[in-house]
Amino acid sequence: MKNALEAYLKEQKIEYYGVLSYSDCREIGKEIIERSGIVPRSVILYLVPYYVGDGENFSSYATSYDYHIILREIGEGIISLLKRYFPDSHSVAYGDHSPIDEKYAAASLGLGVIGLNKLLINEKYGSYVFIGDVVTDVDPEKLCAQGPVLPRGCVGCGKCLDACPTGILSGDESLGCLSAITQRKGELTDAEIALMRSVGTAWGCDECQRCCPHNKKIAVTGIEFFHRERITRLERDAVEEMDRSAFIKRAFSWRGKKTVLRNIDILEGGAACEGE
Ligand code: B12
Ligand code: SF4
Ligand code: SF4
Repeated sequence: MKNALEAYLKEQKIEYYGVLSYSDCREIGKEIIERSGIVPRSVILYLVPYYVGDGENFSSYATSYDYHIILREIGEGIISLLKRYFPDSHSVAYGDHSPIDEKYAAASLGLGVIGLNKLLINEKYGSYVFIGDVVTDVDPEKLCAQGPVLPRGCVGCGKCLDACPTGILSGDESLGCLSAITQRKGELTDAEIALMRSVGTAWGCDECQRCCPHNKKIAVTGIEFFHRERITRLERDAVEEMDRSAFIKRAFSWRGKKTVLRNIDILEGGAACEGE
């Protein structure tokens, strides 16, 4: 299984991965694992580098197709391998809505350090990596699980604390994270609108990544998925014209078109509510 996993991930252009015992992970979604119906024993975790370039008026992660699609594909490939080698096994693939703190698990595998920007930072791809994981009931020993290492922190220069437009990284929780604000449905407050305009983002926020010295000279992803049909600027007409199948392939689609259009209008100085 070890060699087959290595070969499969190499084929997918995944260079950083590892196996941990579930008990070495920090569980943040007990209900998620309960819903899955499996007895979690091991986690196969992998980094998916995504950087191709910045977005002009939105976050770089959303310029490519929705990363959940590729995380699901890779996760399902791993599950097929597990079924081949352990026919009675039960496994579930996650990426984002995972029952574990994915950054902590990745750092415990030594795949990167945890930055003061709260992100996992890899030596080759910086913080521009998504984290995917497969939780399985296969015994960790059978998967040659590693013992966890003590998670390490970044160089601690503090640039992200200064760059964060809301101050949340320095402990000011009054506005929250701008990324979350742009992903919220409904009407935004005047302060939230002013913030979006000052940063110039219609979706997500990269301020604590762009300034980070660990992200200088990072490698562009070799995964073809992220290079396909990129959108580098969010424009009202283009978003409006997208049919349902084109729209749902995008990472900015999950709160619906009205939310994205509201955000574009905010940047262009127009209406700040979703309207009809
Ligand atoms: C909810 C969520 C959000 C929310 C809230 C974020 C938050 N910080 O809680 C919102 C919408 C704001 C958000 C925004 C973003 N997110 Co998000 N998010 C998540 C999600 C689903 C859960 C996070 C969570 O609740 N973790 C649990 C809490 C306890 O951890 P935490 O406070 O975030 O992290 C602390 C601990 O890990 C702790 N820690 C533990 N051990 C150690 C050891 C040391 C030495 C140190 C120093 C610290 C430390 O340090 C961290 C910082 O305090 C994860 C996926 C997952 N299941 O993990 C993705 C995830 C964290 N998000 C991701 C991304 C890409 C983003 C954005 C960059 C997107 C964007 N460009 O707009 C921003 C970045 C914001 C930021 N700087 O954190 C990626 C991060 C990949 C990476 N390289 O780290 C993840 C892992 C999704 C994925 N599957 O790839 N996100
Ligand atoms: S994503 Fe933006 S608002 Fe959120 S922590 Fe980073 S810099 Fe601050
Ligand atoms: S900007 Fe500095 S403090 Fe912030 S994550 Fe990067 S190295 Fe760490």
